[in-house]
Amino acid sequence: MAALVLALAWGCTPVPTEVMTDDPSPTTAVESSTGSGPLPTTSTTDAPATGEGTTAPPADTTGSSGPDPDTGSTGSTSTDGETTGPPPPCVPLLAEVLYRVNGNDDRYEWVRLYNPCDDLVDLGDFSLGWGGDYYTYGVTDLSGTIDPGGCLLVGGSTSSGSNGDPVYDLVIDFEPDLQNSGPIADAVGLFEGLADDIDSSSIPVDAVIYGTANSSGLLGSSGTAVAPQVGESADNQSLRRTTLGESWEVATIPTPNECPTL
Ligand SMILES: [Ca+2]
Ligand SMILES: [Ca+2]
Repeated sequence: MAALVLALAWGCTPVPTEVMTDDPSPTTAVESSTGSGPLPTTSTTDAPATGEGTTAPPADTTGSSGPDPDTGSTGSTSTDGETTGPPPPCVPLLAEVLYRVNGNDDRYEWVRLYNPCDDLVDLGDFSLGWGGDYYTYGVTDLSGTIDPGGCLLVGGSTSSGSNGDPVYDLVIDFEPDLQNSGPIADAVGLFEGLADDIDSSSIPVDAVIYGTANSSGLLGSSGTAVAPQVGESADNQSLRRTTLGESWEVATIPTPNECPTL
């Protein structure tokens, strides 16, 4: 009897209870001490405040401000910055301009616009301005749409061999006529909004400044006065864009009805 009682007392009750109690305790102790002690404090403090929290914003900020400086410096240098320019807010571009023919330019002038975007462009949201001392020398609203990768020819209404036999999509007699540049550069600019809203401080979404020197300080799409992208053309020649960037050339044979992918 005594042995049985002893066995029961020894085997069952005390041992399991202690083990169960011990297991939880250490575990709890370790977790709680580790958790409330070093780890939670360290990890919590490091993560939000000093570590990730502080690092994250700077990283993002650096990331966004990184491109800007790069774009700015590269853009003012050459093609890269300008190529980066158009894509963000996708807008139509000036692709070719004929502003001079042999004789009176009136009704012979035209501008070919290009849509580099993935979506159709509504020209009702854009206007042209040209000059001159400012883009306000002559302005006109635009209309019509351009399919992605497509072109629209505006100007005229005269079509002859001297101005490349253009077939117009939108007939507008530019008045006064587009300036013919020379030592003092002139420009044609594409603006977002109505022609009536173009003023001397308006920044074009795209522009071609042509001639020798931009003495008038005509603004480029960067919002600053930039050097002419191309020189003066001779009679019956055009100015033609060669890349999505700011590369232009004088074309001895105008191509009003072509629309190469840029
Ligand atoms: Ca005219
Ligand atoms: Ca002209």
